[in-house]
Amino acid sequence: MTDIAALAATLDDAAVRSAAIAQLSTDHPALGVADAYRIARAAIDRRIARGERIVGMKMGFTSRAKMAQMGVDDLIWGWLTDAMMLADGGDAPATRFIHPRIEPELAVRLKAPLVGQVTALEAWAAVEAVAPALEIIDSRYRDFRFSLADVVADNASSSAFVVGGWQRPDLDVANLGMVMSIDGAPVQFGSSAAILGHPQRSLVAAARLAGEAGFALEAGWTVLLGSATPAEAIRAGSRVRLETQGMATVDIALGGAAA
Ligand code: OOG
Ligand code: MG
Repeated sequence: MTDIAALAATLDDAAVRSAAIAQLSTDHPALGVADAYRIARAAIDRRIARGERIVGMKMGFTSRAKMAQMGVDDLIWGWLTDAMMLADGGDAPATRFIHPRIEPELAVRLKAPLVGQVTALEAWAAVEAVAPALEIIDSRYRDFRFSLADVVADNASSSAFVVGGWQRPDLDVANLGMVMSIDGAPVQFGSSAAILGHPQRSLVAAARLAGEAGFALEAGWTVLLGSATPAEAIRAGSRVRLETQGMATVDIALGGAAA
């Protein structure tokens, strides 16, 4: 039997201390995805016990580029808490991370609950606003390497995120050009179409996965729809900017001395 609480504590401690650990699957080769989601939830419960609040959900591996980069080919999801939220244009202390990487994404904010099998139209009808977003992922595993169960247990590498200016959901998000720059140099070019062919499909999948896990996406929640490109490693002292066609620019700096 898998000791869910103990493995959640191991991952949570690694996040709190910004210190990498071995993959859980090394010592627990039979760890399955269902238990991995239980571990992720137990680790979030530790954060809630410390005063954090769930503010949404993130989708992972919604683009082929991300699947190819990490060698995983299943959709995954993780919890978002208020402590992971950073201010647009602000600084994230570099000491908070182990080996941070950043991804260009879209975010939605819900105005109504959403769960189960829904069409893209039904899913989008629950959206109050859409925004460009940058997600900082930071695997708690050494060398940023993991199996599917490992990364699920690690809350899909969630660490921090920043959302840019919200706008009305009548913007057509099907195929928006996205350029992510680090210190003024463009490093990733993509399109929102890379997110499951259409970002609305990621919200449909989020509703389905939430239903399977026994909860509903709530009004007021933010859902990160997944990266449109491979992730880029970031170093202390760097500023990352995302420009998305027809949307506001969003940016975040990794504060602290250059590594
Ligand atoms: C897992 C998280 C993937 C995305 O947007 O695809 C993710 C990882 O690559 O470590 O957040
Ligand atoms: Mg992501």
